[in-house]
Amino acid sequence: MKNNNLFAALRAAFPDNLDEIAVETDNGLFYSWRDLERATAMLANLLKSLQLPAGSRVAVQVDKSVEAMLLYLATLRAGYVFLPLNTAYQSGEMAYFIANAEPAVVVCSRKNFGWVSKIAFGAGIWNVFTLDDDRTGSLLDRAAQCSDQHEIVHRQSDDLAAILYTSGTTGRSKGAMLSHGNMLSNAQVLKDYWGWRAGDVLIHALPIFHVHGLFVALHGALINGSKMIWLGKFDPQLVLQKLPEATVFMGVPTLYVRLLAEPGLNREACSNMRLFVAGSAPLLLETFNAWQERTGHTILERYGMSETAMLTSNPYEGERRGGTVGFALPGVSVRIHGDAGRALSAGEIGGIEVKGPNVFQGYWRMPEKTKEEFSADGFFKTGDVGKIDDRGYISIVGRSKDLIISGGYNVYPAEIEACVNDMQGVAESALVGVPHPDFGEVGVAVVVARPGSVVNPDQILAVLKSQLANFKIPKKCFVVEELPRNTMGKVQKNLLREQYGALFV
Ligand code: MLC
Ligand code: AMP
Repeated sequence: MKNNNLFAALRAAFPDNLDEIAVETDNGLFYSWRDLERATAMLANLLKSLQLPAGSRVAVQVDKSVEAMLLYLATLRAGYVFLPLNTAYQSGEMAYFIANAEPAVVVCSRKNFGWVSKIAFGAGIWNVFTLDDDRTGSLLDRAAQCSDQHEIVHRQSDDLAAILYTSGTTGRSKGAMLSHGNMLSNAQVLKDYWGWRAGDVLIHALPIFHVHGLFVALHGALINGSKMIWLGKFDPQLVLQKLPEATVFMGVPTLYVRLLAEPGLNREACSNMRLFVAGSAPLLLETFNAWQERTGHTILERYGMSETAMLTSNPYEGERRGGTVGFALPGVSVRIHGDAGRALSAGEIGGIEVKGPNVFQGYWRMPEKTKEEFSADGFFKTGDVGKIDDRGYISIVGRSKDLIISGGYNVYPAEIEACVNDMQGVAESALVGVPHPDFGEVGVAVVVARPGSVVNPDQILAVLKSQLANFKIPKKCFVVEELPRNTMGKVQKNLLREQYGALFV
């Protein structure tokens, strides 16, 4: 029987010569393909030795490192389910994810071991390991004692490979369940669609706890047997320095904006490059044009989400149109739906709905929520609003979900508003997204005090900082007499967006 484990497909794409370099890091380390093979085997054997139940989740909140990436691959290899967590998450957020996902293994950095292990032990999880970005920690100590021979565990296409938490417009985060088949189909399609070829070298500069860095970039390089230049953190000068050795770069729009601010970014610096891919947030036409002018390269913009991996892409050959996210990828169906469930024709604006082998298996332990998000004929409702022009190019013009995308990270106003509303003296609040030159969009909190109470905006921000991941913190907070409401009593966020729209631009 064929092994449909995603890792088996990635492993099969390793070059014949396992001594070639697979990963080069920004601190001068080199990993061969043989190193990847052996280290994933040892880590997979460690997981196996824990005798975890089938389908166990391995929750990981660690700084970006090659070893963290190897842990992801080892989790696939061992047949368990990877649960990546942003390092910015604070204890309240972590407690929620751990309670909700009930992982069997938790891996955290040494500096967080105290509070993370307390949450884990409190939830009855005893397998808590540490892993730091300097190749130390109990995980590697234990793995070093394991064999470097491991047979890749058999998985079916629809067996779970990862759970990615994505926030909801109401309530808490939902775990999007992605299968081995979801991710493998996407990786294979992108390999062809983006023309991956022998000799490609990827600069990997994104975090590895979300779809873009963990799946699109990593799987892209691995399934092509391509070397990666691995940066622990995005640093525009370092990227510039590495461009002459690379051919492919992927980033959220903020990365392109920051690179454009570097005087050294020019045609010569990019002369070895084959492809620049952008996504996760809208790429401004201004950035698209400036990039073309400065580098001679046309950024290829694509669109995806945690629940679906990649959905659409501008073409590799053919016109890449700024302001659009291109065409539905092969095998993916995209349609635009009107309010009454009517399918819309070219140019009409409506909800983007999608279907395909890449679309997730549902939200973890939320069958009702899952059902709500699919149409009767099996299309997933993305919550994005868009249109398809007469040439088939898809544009995203807005979102029906109340979501702010800041520097490529999603911020759900409902979550921040709930925290603010819980604070003493606060009657109500609204968080709106406003344009920002660096992050694209940032949150601004507008707060109303209870009668007779005085609330301090700085205090509100300070309390939020102690509760939430840093990228969710509003960049400004205003205390006002009342929030604008329509005749139905609903807060008119559009008016607030207009009022505060020029704060940063
Ligand atoms: C950092 N800060 C942010 C922020 N990132 N604020 C708003 N939005 C963000 N994205 C703030 C911090 O809170 C901190 O504020 C200050 O900036 C410095 O923090 P930092 O960690 O040093 O920031 P920096 O390293 O400059 O990070 C910026 C960034 C990073 C753009 C490099 O945000 C990033 O890597 N973004 C990529 C996210 C990503 O991979 N998304 C893909 C999702 S997948 P203070 O006040 O505390 O100092 C997806 C699907 C798809 O969407 O289609 O791909
Ligand atoms: P996430 O839940 O982090 O996976 O974010 C997915 C969301 O990011 C999508 O639903 C879109 O709203 C947004 N997104 C991704 N790519 C693009 C893009 N190229 N342009 C505009 N929005 C995008």
